Amino acid sequence: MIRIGLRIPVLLVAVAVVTGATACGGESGADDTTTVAIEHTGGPQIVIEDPWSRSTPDVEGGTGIVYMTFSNRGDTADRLVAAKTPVAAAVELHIDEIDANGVMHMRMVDGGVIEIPPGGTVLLQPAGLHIMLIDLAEPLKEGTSYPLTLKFETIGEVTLDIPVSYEQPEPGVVDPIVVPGS
Ligand SMILES: [Cu+2]
Repeated sequence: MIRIGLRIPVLLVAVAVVTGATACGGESGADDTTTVAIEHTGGPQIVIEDPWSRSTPDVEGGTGIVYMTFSNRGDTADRLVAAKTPVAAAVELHIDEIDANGVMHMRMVDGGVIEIPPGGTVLLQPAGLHIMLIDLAEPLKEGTSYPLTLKFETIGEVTLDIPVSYEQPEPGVVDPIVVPGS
């Protein structure tokens, strides 16, 4: 696993946090036990809050956008690696960026995944990270909802009910979802 270049920084960060949080024995030999240190923790615990989806114009095959907040109360990172829904042909993980000319563009996130570090909070919100629904089966109508299944690398799949609204709903309207359970 260590030979996969992209993962090295992530592993080092995770170990640093875990070691700091559980520094009880004064041991510091993390260098030669990197993998063991990760596998013997409690793992990630992801709290999902305030999911919502913007209502869409009445056109065929449009795109939809989903926002929510992820917090990781566990002691290792997890990654959102994919999502799917029966209401769209495909789902991508995107980020909005402003280019040198001040124009907003969206693109797939680096590596195609969204990392949620231990103790961290990741906001999917307008002008930032979002989940993109490609080729909607039908427009997303205000006041309706639809299922969206998120696939995390470690905690697995969780299916949410996504309320559709033109304006961002007040926080806390939807009960938080905790995976694995609290
Ligand atoms: Cu997008």
